[in-house]
Amino acid sequence: MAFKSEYLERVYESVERRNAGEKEFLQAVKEVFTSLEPVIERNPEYEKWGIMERISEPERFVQFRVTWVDDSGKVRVNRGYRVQFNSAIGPYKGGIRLHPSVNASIIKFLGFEQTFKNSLTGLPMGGAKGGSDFDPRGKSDMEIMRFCQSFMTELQRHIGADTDVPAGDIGVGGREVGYLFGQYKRLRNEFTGALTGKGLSFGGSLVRTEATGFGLCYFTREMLASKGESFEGKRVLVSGAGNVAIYACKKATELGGKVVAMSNSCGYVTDESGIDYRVLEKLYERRAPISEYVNEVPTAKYVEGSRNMWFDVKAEVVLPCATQNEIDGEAARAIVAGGAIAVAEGANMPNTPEAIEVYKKAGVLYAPGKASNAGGVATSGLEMCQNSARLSWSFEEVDRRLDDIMKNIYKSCVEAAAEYGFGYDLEAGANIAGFKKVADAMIAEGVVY
Ligand code: NDP
Ligand code: 2IT
Repeated sequence: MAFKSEYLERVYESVERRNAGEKEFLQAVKEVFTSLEPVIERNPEYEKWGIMERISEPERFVQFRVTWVDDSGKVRVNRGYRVQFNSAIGPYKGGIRLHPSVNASIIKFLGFEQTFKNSLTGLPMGGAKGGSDFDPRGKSDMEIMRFCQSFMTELQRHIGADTDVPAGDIGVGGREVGYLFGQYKRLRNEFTGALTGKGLSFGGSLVRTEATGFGLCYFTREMLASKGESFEGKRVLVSGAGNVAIYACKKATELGGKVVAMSNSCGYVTDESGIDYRVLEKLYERRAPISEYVNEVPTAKYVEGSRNMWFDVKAEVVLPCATQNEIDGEAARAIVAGGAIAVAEGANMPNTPEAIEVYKKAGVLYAPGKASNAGGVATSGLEMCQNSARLSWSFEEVDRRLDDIMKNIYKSCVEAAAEYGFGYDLEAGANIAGFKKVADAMIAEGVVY
């Protein structure tokens, strides 16, 4: 038996049966269910209302064909997805991922996680995710635009400012959100906040670009403070070199840390004088790989194989900001041996269950992505507020609200874990606090999905 609770065991078995082979989705469900044992035991109404059966099954899952024409005139076909996982506490909300690895399992794990993450922000947002197996790498601007327009031509019938509000994720940044928004506006003939992460001149919010990385560091600062520690003078490792990673690097440096290495899917760069986020920003803008960092900064060194970074470079603070399951048990043991005191997830589910076990056994502080990377979607929520009010707030105003939200998430995690007998366990606390708000709303709203 994977679970002590007969109810959790029965529901998890049926989730396994109905989603056979979907390893990322099953991994995410199992992780949340494991933290909920004492919650289910103490609150029999969750079984009575069928909450676990309902919360692990998306309210809606759409899959569609995305046809577009490449620059040579060839017709191309990709697969598009949107999962609307849970709307108990607000309109569906979550990013769109464009990466060749995207499949139903990945979209469902992301949508499931998003439900609890959005709940933790304290803002009224339900959980969703979307994407496609389209590979943006090497595509021209016009190809990206034609793909985004085709994708939105189907997606538009499922979304809206009060229904479902997509945003960016891997492979989707300001350029893509702009093309998606333009096509939405054209098809629906309405200018509303149906997407977040928009350009500043058409309804975007200041700080949204930086929000996930900044929020991650605000959360990590709180976690370090619980041990009387701070970023000051710490060596920091960041994986990824995209949106989340770049602004994690910026804020970690501003808070006194030194980012000694960063990676992409091919390799990593390391520099003992600290990685300069401004150089990364320039590479990101021209879509150049991180290997080109060494052309701009002579003291830096590039090493092939991104996984090697965990084994080669020692650091006290580790911020994985690339993708799911990038750190397995073996890599986690190397991280611990390298003297890590804290691991906080900027990416969604970057650590395997075995890796998380390794940190906990070694007494390394661990923050799960659904808490520590929630600053991105929280700031999307703030963008939605500004769009509804047709106002825009200053950088300082949004940044202050983001910092407050991250402090509150941290506090909710600590309190929920303690209340249910986990002691100081941010993973259990995030799952419990995120779950309870959604589950209680589902009960209050009756059996509707
Ligand atoms: P980007 O596309 O901007 O950057 C992704 C980075 O991760 C790139 O450096 C990329 O390298 C690397 N990467 C992607 N896939 C893989 C892979 N399979 N193996 C190794 N490296 C990989 O994405 P984001 O920065 O937006 O997203 C990063 C993570 O953060 C994701 O897990 C995402 O879900 C999560 N996240 C994002 C938020 C946001 O607001 N954007 C909010 C919360 C979480 P390469 O260029 O070589 O492919
Ligand atoms: O995983 C995530 O939280 C995101 N990609 C951001 C979602 C959003 O709606 O801003």
